Amino acid sequence: MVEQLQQMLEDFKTGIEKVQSLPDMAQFKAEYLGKKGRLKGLMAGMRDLSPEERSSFGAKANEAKQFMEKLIQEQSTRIELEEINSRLDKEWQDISWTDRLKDKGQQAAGLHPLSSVMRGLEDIFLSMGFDILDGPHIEDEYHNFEALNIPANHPARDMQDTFWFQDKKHLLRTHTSNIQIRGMEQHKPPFKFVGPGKVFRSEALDASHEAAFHQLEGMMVGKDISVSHMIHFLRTLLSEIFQKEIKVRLRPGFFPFVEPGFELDYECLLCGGTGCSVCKQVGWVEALGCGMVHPNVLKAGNIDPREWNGFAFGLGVDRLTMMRYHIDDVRHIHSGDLLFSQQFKAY
Ligand code: FA5
Repeated sequence: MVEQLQQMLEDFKTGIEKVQSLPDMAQFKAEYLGKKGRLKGLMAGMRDLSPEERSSFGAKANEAKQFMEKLIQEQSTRIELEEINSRLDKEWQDISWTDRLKDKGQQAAGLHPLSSVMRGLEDIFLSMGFDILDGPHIEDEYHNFEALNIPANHPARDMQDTFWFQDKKHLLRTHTSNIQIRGMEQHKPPFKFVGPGKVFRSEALDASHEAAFHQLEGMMVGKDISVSHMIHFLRTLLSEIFQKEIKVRLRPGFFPFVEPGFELDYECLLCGGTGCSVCKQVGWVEALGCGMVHPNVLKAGNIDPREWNGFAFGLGVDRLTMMRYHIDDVRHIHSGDLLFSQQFKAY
């Protein structure tokens, strides 16, 4: 039996050299050390030995077991390392490409200026404790018009040239004010939220008018909110955005969903107020519409106007981006022209 043990160890030593993978090693281990393996088979014959022979053979078998286990462990670690190295050889990625692009005069991508402004706005509103809501681009008549106090055949429907779907019931939202209604459906007062997003109008295009542009809607509802709260809030907002005091003016403006309603202009930062194509030579740019939420709108949102009131505003984000980055035509913003967007650094 001792010879058989010797023979097994010899076979083991030559056999293990040929094992090249971890699954093969598991099989090889079972062949020698498993329940039905060669060592167990030999040990089963121990019952025929005398007590002395049994104890001497038992010690030798134990030694052989430890030797085999150690070798299997060492060889497995070696195979594992080889597998990792060969995967590294096959799968390595050359990340020096950014440096090579720089050598060729190219730069890694940065944020589009409009995205930078949108993110900046969201940061400001989050820091003021506003929720940020979303609303659908494809909207129904109710949320875009009716619930905003603009019933069918109301002349105010013609204020915004609408892209209608063929069913004449759905449209591409003409403003982010649909988010006021959707927000009231989700929130109980008091609340304050903003809703940024894309809006669509069938408009004649020029330096300050796009057909698909961006607005940011804001709504704050609570108790005893006044026009002066709104004006103070909007002034603070604009100086946060531009990081300096800027000249603004408030004009009466008509929007069926607010009463009283206003339009807020800021001094054109492109020409410093002297007149250019963006401000149509008047020195002022229309920044946003705003006002105290109309009682009918609160009612549409299941809010009692005798108990609650508040203000809402809709800010033009493309024009804000133009002022911030001195862009002289809104159409550049959506041109997809790399020469344009490469001028702006990452956020
Ligand atoms: C509205 O869309 C109202 N929903 C705003 C509002 C909300 C009023 C809540 C009261 C309460 P207006 O059509 O004026 O209003 O558009 C708002 C802003 O979007 C404008 O001040 C302007 O900055 C921007 N804007 C309007 N039309 C265009 C356009 N074609 N291209 C780029 N920006 C535009």
